[in-house]
Amino acid sequence: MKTPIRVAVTGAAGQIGYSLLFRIASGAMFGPDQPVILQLIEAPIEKALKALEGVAMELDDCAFPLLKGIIQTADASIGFKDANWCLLVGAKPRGPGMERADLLKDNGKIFIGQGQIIDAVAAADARIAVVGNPANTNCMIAASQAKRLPAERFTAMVRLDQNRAQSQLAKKAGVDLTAVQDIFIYGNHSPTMFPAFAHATIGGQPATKVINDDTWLQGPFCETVGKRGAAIIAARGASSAASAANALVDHVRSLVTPGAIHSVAVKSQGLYGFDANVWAGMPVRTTTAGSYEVITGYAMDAFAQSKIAATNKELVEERAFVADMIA
Ligand code: NAX
Repeated sequence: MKTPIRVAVTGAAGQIGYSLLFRIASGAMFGPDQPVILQLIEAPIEKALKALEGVAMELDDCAFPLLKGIIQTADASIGFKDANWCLLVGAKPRGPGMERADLLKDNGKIFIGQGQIIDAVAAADARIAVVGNPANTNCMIAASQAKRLPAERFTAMVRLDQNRAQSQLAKKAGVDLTAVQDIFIYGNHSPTMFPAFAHATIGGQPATKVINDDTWLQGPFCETVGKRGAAIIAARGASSAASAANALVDHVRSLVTPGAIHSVAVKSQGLYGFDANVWAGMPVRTTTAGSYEVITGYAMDAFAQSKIAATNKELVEERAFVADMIA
């Protein structure tokens, strides 16, 4: 029997948490022979903690053979203690009339605190995946507090955007989803993100040739992927939850699977025209179960460059809003 992996999850009683925890406990994230201990962290709000109790009861009722323990807490220093993975899902939602700068600052406070605590108490091999929005900048903020854990351990999720793009390309080409490969998301998890269709392949052929409709690729395709979150809210009356949880399972699973090629928001290091100190979606190859490298060398045409410039501008602006907090 392997040693259990400790997985800390913030926002555990939220919508995404409710889809996510059962997948982790069933083995979907770390594999069918890897036991896990769930360390569930909620905001110190009575209603949230009560809801968390209910979620933990349901986890018990699933009798998952791989689930070796559940911690429920509002204290991050207990929740992140010895965690091997820290999944930062909880965040303050944007309220009516709230400015983006205020949202960034309010979440900044949460992610500064969590970054410091993770750095102090999580396991030596701890890795962090941020989902709570604005995910890229929240990830940058948390990473800015780390003295012990290196920046590459902090990633933000753009996998939902990749999955959405893959699905849209498959539908348009009328092929099975698995025929679509190498569709990567560059930049921010926001409508400015860029799904780089020019490098995607469909059945081994360039997607641009198979689809043969640049107007659709540059227009409706990019827009549909970028605004899919809003479309889900309009249709469902609530934001994406099951698909977001599924994408986080994919994000982590791919990061622990050597050879996996996928989109991850990482510290940009100045690649592909991004500012060096923003967290931007990039193509990544997992090298070992604990490390990855950014895939370099994809050529960007004028259209791609303009899209990357726009999403980079937004990331730089977001960083400017919180500059005083992370300096
Ligand atoms: P919910 O509002 O249902 O749940 C969030 C939970 O986080 C709540 O239970 C709340 O009490 C908790 N929370 C708030 N502050 C906390 C703190 N400091 N510590 C611990 N828990 C805290 O939101 P949900 O639909 O689950 O979405 C969670 C986050 O994911 C949101 O920020 C949302 O915008 C973001 N998303 C990100 C996506 C991505 O692709 N990166 C896609 C889906 C989703 O929109």
